[in-house]
Amino acid sequence: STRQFFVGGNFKMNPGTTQQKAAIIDILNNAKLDPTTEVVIAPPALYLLPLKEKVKNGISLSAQNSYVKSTGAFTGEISPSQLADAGIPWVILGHSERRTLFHESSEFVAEKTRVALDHGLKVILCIGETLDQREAGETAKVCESQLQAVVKVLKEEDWSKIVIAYEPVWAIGTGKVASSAQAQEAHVDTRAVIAKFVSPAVASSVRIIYGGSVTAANCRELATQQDVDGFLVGGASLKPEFVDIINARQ
Ligand code: G2H
Repeated sequence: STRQFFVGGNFKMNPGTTQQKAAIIDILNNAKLDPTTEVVIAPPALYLLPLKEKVKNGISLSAQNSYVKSTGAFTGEISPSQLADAGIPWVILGHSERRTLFHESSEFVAEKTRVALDHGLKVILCIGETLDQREAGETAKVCESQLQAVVKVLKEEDWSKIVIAYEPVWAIGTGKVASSAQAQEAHVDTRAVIAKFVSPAVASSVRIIYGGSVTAANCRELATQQDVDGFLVGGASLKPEFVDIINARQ
């Protein structure tokens, strides 16, 4: 496909120390990275600016969250306009940890997406089903309804600023990766939703990446799937093997 391969590192609330953080960045800066892969790292907000100065050319920064307002009395929140102003181009929205632990609805995620785009950010938009939902045969329906909320608030041209991350909740941080067939099927279904409710052109150009227990050992097979346009990597993005995942298609 003509879609550029995309690999994101979602550090979550890690690493615990400055020393570990420096080690991760040294590994990335010293590695030979596939120049055709778009690489984005999402450290905790506190580290965005220092890491922006430290990482080599070709690696961009992403926040892990942003709010629906740009300024005001919202203690503890992250402002999308402040991120944009600070030169942080990306934000992850709708991660299952935010949906579950912080009770974010699909409508709230959609509103945050709208506001992030309005302030010039690009969005890694996460969707995905729980184990119960998969076992009930509801995977496609759940992903569709999570996407629908966003479709409602975006215009067709907004989709060039979105990367969709399909992250089955049962695969997140569990070591239980989706099979390449399961990932491919969900990605095809997701593309079909976009074709139906946005446009066929957007469906063929939007990148759909897979997340959930991606490692150096399983990334190559997943990357052979036609509709898997890259990865969102959690645990393994803190380790040297993140380089192998960036280079999964070499
Ligand atoms: C899914 C993923 C990164 P992990 O949350 O977003 O994390 O690779 O640790 O399953």
